[in-house]
Amino acid sequence: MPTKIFGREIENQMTFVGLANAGKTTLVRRLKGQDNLETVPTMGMNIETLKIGDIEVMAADLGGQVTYPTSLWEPFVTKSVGIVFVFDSADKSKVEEAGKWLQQVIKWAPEDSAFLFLANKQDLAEAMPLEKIIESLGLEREISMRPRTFAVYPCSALTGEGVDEPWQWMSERFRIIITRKNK
Ligand SMILES: Nc1nc2c(ncn2[C@@H]2O[C@H](COP(=O)(O)OP(=O)(O)OP(=O)(O)O)[C@@H](O)[C@H]2O)c(=O)[nH]1
Ligand SMILES: [Mg+2]
Repeated sequence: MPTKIFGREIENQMTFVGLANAGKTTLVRRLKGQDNLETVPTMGMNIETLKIGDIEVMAADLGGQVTYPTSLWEPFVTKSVGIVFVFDSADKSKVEEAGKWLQQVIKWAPEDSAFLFLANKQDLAEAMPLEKIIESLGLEREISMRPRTFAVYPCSALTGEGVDEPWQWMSERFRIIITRKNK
């Protein structure tokens, strides 16, 4: 059953989640090819459209600042074909909190969805290296459990470095899942 958002039927849904300030809105703007990457904290959510080849994708860019993210995130994540978890690699004080939410989002994610974990803000000198993040968040285990549908990449949404490769991965997986669903 397609989900209805603001009265529109949505079949191809992607959700961007992560703690406040992680870089979700910046990333979505970059993916849309917008020149202005300046953002303000997202209150509630932004609903955007993204193109993957000729597939139109409804992208929910959720605000990380809500007090009880569960109420907002869960219905989006559970209906998504693709989920992008954006992690702030430079904020060491929030690793534990991010890890907790990551586990929750992984539990909500449909079994046949594509799950992309992005270690964002790699341009900052204080950014934790990818290996350290993988170790701290136990990502090895997630990758080994679903090697074809769970991917981890370092990137900088701000500079654009490292964004193309994971987006390519997500686009390919997304297309495969949609094609399978429509058969
Ligand atoms: N240095 C650096 N800064 C970034 C990067 N990505 C985002 N930022 C900055 O981080 C701040 C927050 O970015 P947003 O994209 O608004 O973060 P968000 O995850 O959408 O935050 P909420 O909407 O509050 O959940 C902004 O000042 C961005 O410019 C990055 O890759 N590197
Ligand atoms: Mg935002």
